[in-house]
Amino acid sequence: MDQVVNQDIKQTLNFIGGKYRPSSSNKTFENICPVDGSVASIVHEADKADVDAAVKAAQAAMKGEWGQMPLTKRLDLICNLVDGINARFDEFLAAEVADTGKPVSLASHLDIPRGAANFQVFADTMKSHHGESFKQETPDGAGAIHYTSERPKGVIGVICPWNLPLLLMTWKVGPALACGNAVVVKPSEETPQTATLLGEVMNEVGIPAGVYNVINGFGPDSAGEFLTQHPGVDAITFTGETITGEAIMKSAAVGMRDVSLELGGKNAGIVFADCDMDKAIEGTLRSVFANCGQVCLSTEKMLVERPIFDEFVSRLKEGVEAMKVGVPEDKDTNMGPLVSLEHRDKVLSYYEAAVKEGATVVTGGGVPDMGDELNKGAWIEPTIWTGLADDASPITDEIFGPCCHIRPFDTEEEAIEITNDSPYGLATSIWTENLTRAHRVAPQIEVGLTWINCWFLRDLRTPFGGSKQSGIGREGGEYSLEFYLETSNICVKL
Ligand code: NAD
Ligand code: 6OD
Repeated sequence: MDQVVNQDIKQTLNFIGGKYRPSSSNKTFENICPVDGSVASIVHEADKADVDAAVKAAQAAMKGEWGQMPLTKRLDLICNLVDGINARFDEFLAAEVADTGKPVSLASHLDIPRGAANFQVFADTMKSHHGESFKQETPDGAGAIHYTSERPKGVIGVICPWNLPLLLMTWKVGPALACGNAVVVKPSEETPQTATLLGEVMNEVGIPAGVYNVINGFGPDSAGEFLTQHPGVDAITFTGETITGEAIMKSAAVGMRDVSLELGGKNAGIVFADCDMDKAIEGTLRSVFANCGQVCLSTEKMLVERPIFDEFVSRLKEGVEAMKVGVPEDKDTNMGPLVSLEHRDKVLSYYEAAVKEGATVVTGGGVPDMGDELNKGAWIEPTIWTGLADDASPITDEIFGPCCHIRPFDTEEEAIEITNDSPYGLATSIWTENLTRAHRVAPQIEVGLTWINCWFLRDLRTPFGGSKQSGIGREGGEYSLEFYLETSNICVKL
């Protein structure tokens, strides 16, 4: 859309070289709040020239003060970002809630605190990080010493999704900066505000201009593609859909740039008859419906051992029907809207497909009536199905909505086979009080993350990522540093 700047509505600009800038081609688009369809902000879409300016600003930062800065000073500045975000906690919270519609109770406990904590964790990881050395014997008896030397990769392109916008962005920007890189961030077009606001905090704490840049816009033929195709970008880190990951990998192949990809999933929850039923129900209510089901780790396929199948279905139904779908500010709200009407259309297409493909709708299945003021929002009912065949599309495809199918199983082997029968391999949750069984089953599941008697319990030092079509590489602690540092070996003949 060509721009007519309406100064009454908040403007979301690009952040390039430490300054906020409108789009140089004057293109803007509306950022819609999914709670009621109102305009949360007008976003300035970066064109090729803006992306080029951002990459050049990042390159200049690497050649300037940032590239020369002693490690301790760099890490101190990064730690100051935590205080900087916390000092403006309410602004970050309001921006995240306006963009996503998620409950304030969730964003204030997860998105914003984790968004800040990611900087601390990677500053700490970098502080204790060390290289390796090897002593080698040589035929002349004098020997040689080898040691690793590390340097930042350079300019990192950071492309982010909309489901946990600040958290997933700083999960990449934190380690990238701790390792001494400069970044150009492309937030999702649906949720541009917190990444953009973070630019102010970068300036407040004294991160040099050009180290952190934000370009707003879409993917194909817009800021996302312009960024991944820019030859000045040395490596690309991406979280989003598998199909987008494939497109980004193709762009990255030109110039042989490194990629880190955190992609989609179709995650199973396996509930054995020997589980603690209360824990399994409570955990499953979270793993299916938290963030309106828009978590890559959500369990959309529940497998429940036959002797407890009926009880599990009826207790999960009871739990869902007790959940409150409501506005973000209401303290009792458990679930907000989906991120957009467009995404709701996609999720509803699976609700329809489930019925057509023979599902029994245990609860939900439609759009709730939220009243006149809210009906323009992207509201949807939390939904449970049973009775679908294993190859039905709601069972095989990632839906990314508040829904799950529950299927009975009879043996451990069957549960493992059904779980692994997927092109994805991100996460699984196993519910059993038999620890021998838990340890036997967990390593057989072809995923990057397995939780036993819990879900989304995070220690940020541990490897995080997916196998198969759920991603390439691992993030977290030292695993992130591996991606953001270029390692060389130096050999000294004694
Ligand atoms: P998406 O792939 O549609 O978009 C993600 C980002 O990529 C956006 O910023 C978008 O503008 C950009 N983009 C799109 N096409 C592009 C292109 N051709 N070149 C460059 N950039 C492009 O994903 P989404 O809808 O924002 O997020 C939901 C998806 O993300 C789900 O599949 C979910 O499973 C996945 N996800 C995965 C993880 C994980 O850790 N594995 C975490 C969160 C979300
Ligand atoms: O907790 C994290 O570090 C992380 N990357 C979570 C991803 C959630 C996906 O939606």
